[in-house]
Amino acid sequence: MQDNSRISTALLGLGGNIGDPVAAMSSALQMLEQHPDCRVTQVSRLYKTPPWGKTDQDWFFNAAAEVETTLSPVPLLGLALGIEQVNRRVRAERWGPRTLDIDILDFGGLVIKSDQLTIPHPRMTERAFVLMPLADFAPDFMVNGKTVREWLGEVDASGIEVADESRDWWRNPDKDMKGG
Ligand code: A4P
Ligand code: MG
Repeated sequence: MQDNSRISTALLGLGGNIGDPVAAMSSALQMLEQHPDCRVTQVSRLYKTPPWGKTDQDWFFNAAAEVETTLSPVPLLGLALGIEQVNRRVRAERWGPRTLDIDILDFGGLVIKSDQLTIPHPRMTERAFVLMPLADFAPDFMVNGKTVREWLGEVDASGIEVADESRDWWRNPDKDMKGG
């Protein structure tokens, strides 16, 4: 990261359930790491989670990350959406359909409500698939008056499994894509 005079800390949630979501999430984190205005400072373990909301679909992979950035919130959202698009497009051409969602859960404790962006992410405190990964590195982080750990105690986390105990799962996605 070039300019360290105005660094903010953002929390991101990542997930996907089509194609090779682990490869897409790994690629997304590597693109953030390589971006001149961002640095990936924490990544959760990798989780396998039952579908929430619309339940007649495949299980998801989910993870959370902390990113230090000199970007403002809207440019960071633009970067995240661009990374989603690149991964969807590139992967779709080569290995069939897949999807990747990147949510900005928090940005430096700011409260933002615009058409483009709502922070904290409005549904994060209801979702074990967001809270459990986040609790790996930010259990005491305060959101809407409670800690991540407290919110996690109030939601149904049944069925969620740790798919990879390592915090480095995203640095080494090729182990799942031999010959790719
Ligand atoms: N947007 C506004 N605020 C934000 C923010 N804080 N972060 C806008 C990111 N985007 C934000 O995003 C659509 C638009 O929301 C963006 O273009 C941006 O301008 P989206 O991700 O397509 O939809 P959403 O409205 O953010 O919905 P949400 O609540 O994220 O639901 P999704 O993404 O449809 O959820 N079950 C499990 N186990 N694991 C999952 O990951 N995910 C979904 C999909 C459902 N069930 C799941 C999971
Ligand atoms: Mg979303």
